[in-house]
Order: sequence, then structure tokens, then C-alpha cells
Amino acid sequence: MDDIVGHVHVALASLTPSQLTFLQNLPKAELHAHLNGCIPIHVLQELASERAVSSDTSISNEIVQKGIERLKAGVVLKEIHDFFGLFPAIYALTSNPSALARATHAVLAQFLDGVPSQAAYLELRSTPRETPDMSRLRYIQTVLDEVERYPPERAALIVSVDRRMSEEVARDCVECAVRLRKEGRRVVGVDLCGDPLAGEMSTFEQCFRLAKEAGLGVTLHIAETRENTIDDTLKLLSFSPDRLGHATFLGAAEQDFVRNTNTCVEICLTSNLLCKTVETLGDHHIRYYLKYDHPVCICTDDTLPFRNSLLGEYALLMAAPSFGLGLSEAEITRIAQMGMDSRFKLPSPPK
Ligand code: 6MZ
Repeated sequence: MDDIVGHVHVALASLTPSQLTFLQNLPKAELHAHLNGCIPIHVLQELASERAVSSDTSISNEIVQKGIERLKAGVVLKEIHDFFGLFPAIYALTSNPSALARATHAVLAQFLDGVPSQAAYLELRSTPRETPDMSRLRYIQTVLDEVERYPPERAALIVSVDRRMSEEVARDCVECAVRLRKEGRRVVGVDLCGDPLAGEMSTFEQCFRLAKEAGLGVTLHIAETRENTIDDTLKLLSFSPDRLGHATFLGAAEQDFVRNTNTCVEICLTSNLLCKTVETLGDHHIRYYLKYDHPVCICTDDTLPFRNSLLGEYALLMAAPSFGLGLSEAEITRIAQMGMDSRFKLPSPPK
């Protein structure tokens, strides 16, 4: 279906009031949400209008405005590679500590505020960026300051490494994450994300070893596109990840490996449909994992371009097969519990 945004609304609208109440009250963990992909559009517009009167000219106001107009109109992607072109305009608006803090605050509120809230627990992830106004360490501290306004049982941070990074930059990100965790700050894991075809995965081997040694959880975007090679996938699996993002195009042997190691798969239904890596919900690889009662977690990925919500993703599980997967309340309760059980470990308090 082309208009999957409409599809999510149709799925939500197709539920009975009691089904909706059931989903709203179900404790749900959001474990795969990218900060800069989840900023509410009105916050982005505010940041853009303030930027228009500032002296920051690294990227023109015209390009930023065009980016926002595209996001407002509803992003239609021909294929997943179009997706990454959305971020320069967003990044131009979160490139100093105060704007980043405002964006983070709004993303946390979107998932965690309200009764009942979208998510009982959020592991927010973000890629530290060095800008003229902040170091990568300051970037992470700024995000953490906002995350830690919520109690530990509600929110934590995953530090992302981008596949386009050099070994040196990736190492800096992971070393910052480790250092902050040792100080008792609420960093629970590291992630590998970004353009699925970029980079050479052996670049990141040491980084993820370092992260594991420090007790951080490791989650990796893997086999997100049909073009991802088997070498790429095997290298990533050799890092012993605790969770996998998407895992859309794993071969049978790799799926067996994932099942044998009980590695949780983070499932982003709308994201996969809009990026056209999965054609219909009927074809989605979630069905394979559900058949084996294998741990999965239902996630939104990027609520800004995909215009979805955690409740909407759960509605897709519940809605009748023409709109969704038609799962029962018992099955959905089990899935939500698997998500809660797949959270990374919080740091021990500093001695
Ligand atoms: C791979 C993705 C992604 O980190 O700047 N990102 N990487 N696959 C996806 N699925 C479609 N969605 C988002 O958030 C934005 C960054 O997250 C990654 C991209 O690298 C994007 O630049 P942060 O907060």
C-alpha cells in the first residue's frame, strides 16, 4: 500500500474502544527511536524560525526551509537511500547545545508524557556530532541531561555510531559513552546506524569490543537492504550484538544463528514499508520470529518522517489482516513483554 501513513490511521481507527484502551494501557518499551528522526515538526519549525534570524550559515536557510516543507507535506521515498538526504536540514537545527536540549526534551515528552504515555520505557538513541558549538562529549552530555530528568525506570540513552564514521571518530563516540557510564550517567548501550551500504564493518570491531567490555549493550542495524552483502552481515554478527535493528534480509543460516543466540530483533513496521524494504505487512519478517516465539521489540524508528507513533505501530499488530497483522490481545501482550525484557542494563551507581 502506498499511503502507509493513512494505513496507520486506518489501523487505529479500525480498533474498537476496548481494543484501543487495551493497547494504550499495555506497558510498552520503545527501544529503537533516533533522536533527530523523532523531533515533533512544530519544534523543528520553531528552531528554524529562530535560526533564520541567527548568524549560523553552515547550511542555507532556504535548504532548511525546503527540508521542513518536505517533512510537513509527508515524505514519500522511492527507496531507502532517499531517506538519509532528509537529515542535513534537521541537523542544521540541532547543532548547538540549547537547540539540541530543546529537541531532546520534546522527543522525550512525545514518548513519555501524557496519561497513558506512548511508552512505559524509552531507550533513545543519537549519533554524537562535533559542531562549531559543541564537542561529541558535550553533545552526549546535553542529551543525557534531558534523559535524566526522567527516573531510571523510564528513560536511558544509546550512543549511535554511524557507518560513515572513521575508526577514530567511532572510537571517540564509544570512549565518551564508556566514560560517562563509568561516571554513573545513564548510557545503556551503543548502536551502529546510518546509510546501510556505507563503510567497511571491520572498522568498528575494536569499538564494539570496548563497549561490551564496559558492560554496554550493543545493537546493530543489520541487513536493512537487499544489497547488504553476506560479509557485511557476518562481520556484524561476529560482534556478538545483544539486539539487531531491522534484520530484514537475513538468510536462513543467519536467522538460525539469531534464534540460537536469542538475539532480540527490533521491528519497525512503518519504517520498513515506507522505505520500501518490505512490500506488505503480510511479507514482514516479524512473522518468522513470532512463529518461533523469538524476542522482538516493536519500535517507531523515526516518527518525524514516518508520521507514526508507538501506539500506531501496536495498532498495526492488532488491526484485522486487511489493515494489520490481526494478532490477539494475548499475542500482543507477549510481544510487549518481550520488548520490556530486552532493555539494556542500567549502570550501577558510582562508588
Ligand atoms: C539506518 C537510521 C535510520 O542519530 O542524529 N537513522 N539509520 N536506518 C534507519 N532506518 C530508516 N533511521 C535513522 O538520528 C538520525 C540518524 O539516525 C540514523 C541516520 O544515521 C540518521 O542520520 P541521530 O539522532
